[in-house]
Amino acid sequence: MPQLEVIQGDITAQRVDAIVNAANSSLMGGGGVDGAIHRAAGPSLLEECRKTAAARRNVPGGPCPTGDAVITGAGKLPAKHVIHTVGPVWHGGGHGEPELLASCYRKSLLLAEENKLGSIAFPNVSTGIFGYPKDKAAAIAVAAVKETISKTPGIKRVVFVCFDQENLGLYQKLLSAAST
Ligand code: AR6
Repeated sequence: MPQLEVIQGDITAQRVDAIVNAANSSLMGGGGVDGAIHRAAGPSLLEECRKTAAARRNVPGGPCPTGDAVITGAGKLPAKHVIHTVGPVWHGGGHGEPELLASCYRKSLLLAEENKLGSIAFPNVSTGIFGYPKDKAAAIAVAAVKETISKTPGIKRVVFVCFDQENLGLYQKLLSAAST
């Protein structure tokens, strides 16, 4: 069983094999954590995203559909890779949001495993601009990660990087409940 950690901080500073970006389907950058990652990584990340998007221009709902994930290098970041995933926009919860959010965490882990990566850091996908309620999103994130890690033996470390105090509290509670 890999280590599941929670910290409060800036995901761009994490020294892990992959940090996950809460991107949008265009992969062309945006605000929130996406903007912070692109600023810290420098222009080579956007260039790589542009190439990835071009190669995936025929993917329905793409270049990266909601719930899916793609991997790139990480430019100037201390991490080695960025896994870009696209969380759902919150529309009340009856539009497949829970399944799509779980899929973001599952696909990111599977992509990390496929690329032989041993450590990964997640932001709280969808809980900013996309408006997903933080308590619901945290429960889904922890459950999806716990469910998937049995299938990703190469991943030894998963870090949930919380930007705000509310998310930090929610994850601490979920992870301490999970370990007892
Ligand atoms: N490190 C860690 N977490 C952060 C950081 C950071 N540097 N900055 C913000 N967060 P959001 P979304 C937290 O809005 O809701 C973009 O425009 C933030 O507090 O970044 O999935 C994309 O291009 C929140 O808890 O992502 C999409 O269009 C969490 O990261 C859209 O926003 C996610 O908030 C995606 O919206």
